[in-house]
Amino acid sequence: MNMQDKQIEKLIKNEEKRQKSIINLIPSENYVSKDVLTALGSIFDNKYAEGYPYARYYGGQRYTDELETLCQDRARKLFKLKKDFWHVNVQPLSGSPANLAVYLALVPKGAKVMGLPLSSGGHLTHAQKVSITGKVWEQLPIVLDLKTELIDYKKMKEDAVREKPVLIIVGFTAYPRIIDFKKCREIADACGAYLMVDMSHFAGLVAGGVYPTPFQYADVVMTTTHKTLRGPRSAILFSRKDKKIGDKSISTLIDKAIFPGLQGGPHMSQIAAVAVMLKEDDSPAFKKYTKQVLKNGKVLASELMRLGWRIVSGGTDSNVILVDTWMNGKGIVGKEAEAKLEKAGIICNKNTIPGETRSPFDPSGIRLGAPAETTRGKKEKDFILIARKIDKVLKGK
Ligand code: DSN
Repeated sequence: MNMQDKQIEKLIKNEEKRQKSIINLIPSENYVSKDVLTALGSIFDNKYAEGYPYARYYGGQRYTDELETLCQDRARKLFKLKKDFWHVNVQPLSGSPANLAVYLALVPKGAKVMGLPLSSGGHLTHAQKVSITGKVWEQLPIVLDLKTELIDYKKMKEDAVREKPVLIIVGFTAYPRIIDFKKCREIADACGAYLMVDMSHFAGLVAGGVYPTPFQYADVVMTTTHKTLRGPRSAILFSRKDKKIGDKSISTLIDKAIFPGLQGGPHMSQIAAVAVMLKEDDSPAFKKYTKQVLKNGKVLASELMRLGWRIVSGGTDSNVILVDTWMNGKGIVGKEAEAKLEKAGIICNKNTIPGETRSPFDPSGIRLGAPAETTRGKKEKDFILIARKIDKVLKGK
């Protein structure tokens, strides 16, 4: 790298050094390929392309139209979706505006959206009060069974049938297990709601065939692209073409909510990078990677348990591991754990645990995950050593 702007060049180099020097256990981060970075930094960034392929508001769209259409086709191919049934929008700038667009398109203002609260592993945009999604719409919480620390589907159904949410959104930032999409569909049907799956965290695992696919049950699927999918920071919205509100398909309504509802010109270089990622992910090597992510995560969780740490729900089937470091006063709080680990070169984040009794700023646990370090080639034996290092640091040995 040789930039004119030496100040920024130095910051990039410093960040590169930082990234190389640490063990990254943040389950929502990853390392992209050189091709993804090349596309992201390409001259597609110079182009305005408001509108959608072959229906734009500016001239000069010969290659942007081809690019966006190719990206949509690659997205359908990766998740084995039929063009007749699934529409793809690759313009969302990231996950939060993508989720907001779906609410704007499908849910009358003030209506209820059922989702996992942040403290139970959901996301801010699952209608949490501090997010615009919780100010314009009302969250009906999906409740966890505090004994198993899993979604209580029976209670979820009772609540949904009684409260009649217009949309049920399932997905997580901190839920270590498999979501039963079939049951969620049954619940949505029982209360007449749309079912949306926010698969941002586990989309790569779905693509790799190691986590159940939500597509046979959902009306809308949203994913960010920078987590287990290993792409640039962006998002994709999939919607069923046959579902309608009045005479309009929900796909048309969602497209309109993205542009012109929420966004202006799409970031074409970002879309180019997403297209690169989608091709990279459609390969035996990526399938192998996702298998390894799961193996590594399971080993990390079980070694930590063996060393005496409490793992929420007793393990993991996803990219997420939640460690109850506080253990009701027997251990250390999440904030301190995060800080101590960072000093030792291990990066993670403090996190609430189900039934949290402390605050989100000073919660009882930490969140770990294997996606980033698996990209760097680490295997089970490495994760055993990482678990032992975490144990030593947290116990101050
Ligand atoms: N901030 C992301 C995460 O770390 O899970 C979700 O948007």
